[in-house]
Amino acid sequence: MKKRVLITGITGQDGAYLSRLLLDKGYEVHGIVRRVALEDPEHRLWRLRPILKKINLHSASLESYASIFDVVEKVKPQECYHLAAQSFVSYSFEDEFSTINTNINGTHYTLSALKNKAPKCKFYFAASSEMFGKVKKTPQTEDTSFYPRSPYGISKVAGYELTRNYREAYNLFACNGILFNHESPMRGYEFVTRKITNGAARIKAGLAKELRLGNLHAKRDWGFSGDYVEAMFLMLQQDKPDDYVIATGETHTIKEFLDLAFDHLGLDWHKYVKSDKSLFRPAEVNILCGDYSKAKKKLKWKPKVNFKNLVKMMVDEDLKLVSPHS
Ligand code: NAP
Ligand code: F7E
Repeated sequence: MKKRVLITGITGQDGAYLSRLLLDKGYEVHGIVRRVALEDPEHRLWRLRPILKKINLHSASLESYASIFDVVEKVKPQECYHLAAQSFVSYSFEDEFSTINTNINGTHYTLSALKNKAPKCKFYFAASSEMFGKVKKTPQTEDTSFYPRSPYGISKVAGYELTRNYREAYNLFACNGILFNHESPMRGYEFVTRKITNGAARIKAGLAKELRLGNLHAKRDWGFSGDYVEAMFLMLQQDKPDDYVIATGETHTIKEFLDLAFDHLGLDWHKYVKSDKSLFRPAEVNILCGDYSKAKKKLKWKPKVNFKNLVKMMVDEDLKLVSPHS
């Protein structure tokens, strides 16, 4: 009998990589999507296009306990990866209420439905390095205290605590993956890495003349999504549930990302990038750098794709997309 897995947020970047990984491992893959996605698969399911026939999609919303309960009752998953969230930090300042309501309630509903209908199911929560916010120390570990700087970060701290509480109070096999920024050619276009690689490729192809960005001084610990979903899987294969930092241990500025991306195309970014004050955030997370020693020791996990190769991979894929016949 195949193992049944339920993935919320299956249409997103990580959902796309994770569902491929679990299909390869022989899982029966079920995913929760919004009803509108089923009505507009061409646009909303683009990341899943090559595997659509191999997965089972169920419509539900993070805002509705009843809809999540129904899917959990129907699928009775043995593993659940809860990835669905309003994940764009910038937007969380524009719409605090929906980000906080959706992200916190969605996590709470999923945990509660599992407790009631699939209490043996192993649960993964997509926690985030944004919880460290105005960092208390560098590098950040599982023991570093949280200081979130955005409604998004606050919602993730609440999700982290709910997950820990369900583990301790109801004996649920529930893990928090504290993942640092991870990117790929399937990254959403609004995040800075994809905005840069797509923008650079469009400039190279003659389709754009400039790229408007916000704060170029922030530092991030950027890894590859394909590596990070392997860590999620490993967390749920352990004897005991626990929380893990997943990162590369290296930090780079946006300027360094720009250097590599534009250099790869033989361009000088200084000629094209314009600073746009409207893209600065009301409160910024200046530096993130993770210490993944615990994951290395216990999960035997380490990142495979380094910063330079990540940037190249993204630029190459974006160049193919904007100039498919060259
Ligand atoms: P993503 O590409 O933005 O995907 C988010 C997913 O959540 C999408 O499938 C989206 O569905 C779904 N979703 C959002 N609101 C929903 C709602 N109201 N009802 C049902 N589904 C909803 O994010 P990602 O990069 O794959 O990240 C996956 C998870 O990890 C997120 O929780 C994110 O916050 C967290 N995380 C990400 C990073 C990172 O660097 N990527 C780091 C740490 C933590 P639609 O397609 O319908 O919008
Ligand atoms: O910003 C700066 C911006 O939006 C990175 C999410 O996956 O990772 C992600 O959150 C940095 C920030 O990612 C632009 O101010 C400058 O300092 O790519 P981002 P994020 O906010 O770090 C964490 C771990 C998550 O959990 C989140 O879900 O880049 N920046 N100029 C810009 N950022 C954007 N988006 N656009 C700009 O034009």
